[in-house]
Amino acid sequence: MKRFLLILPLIAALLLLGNQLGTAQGFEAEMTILMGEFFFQVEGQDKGEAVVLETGVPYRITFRNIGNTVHRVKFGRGLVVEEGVPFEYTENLFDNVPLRIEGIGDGGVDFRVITDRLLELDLDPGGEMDIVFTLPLGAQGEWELGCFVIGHYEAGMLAPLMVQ
Ligand SMILES: [Cu+2]
Repeated sequence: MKRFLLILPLIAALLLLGNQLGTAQGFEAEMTILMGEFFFQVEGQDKGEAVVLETGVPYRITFRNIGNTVHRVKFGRGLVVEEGVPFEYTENLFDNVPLRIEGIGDGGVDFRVITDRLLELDLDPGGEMDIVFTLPLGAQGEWELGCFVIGHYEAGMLAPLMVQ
């Protein structure tokens, strides 16, 4: 009986260790961001509420277009406006950040793309794509998600992106 009591803390310690190893090897923090007319919405938050990410954490973010038209997400800061139309960002969050992009394409074929620069994602209605990445320390700061299909950004399709 005494031996059993000693084993319990040991199991708890092993579980804790397991969690820490999990963080270093293969664990991914999961988040879903919905896109629609005309908003970004982290699942479980209000529409347009900030997306909060941490550096050093492996993320899997699923983008899902629940709207009725194509949406295009860019991740950046320094809005460029040309002839009164929001066009793009001067800085792109995912420059020199290794990324995996996974999804199911036309015809139901799985795809996986590995890149070190993601400029934008386009999603058709009903479309879904995952991006898997870990942000470096230098990414800390205030960024933004914006949809640059004509008229969408102006209609409010943006959300703050805070990297801590
Ligand atoms: Cu849009």
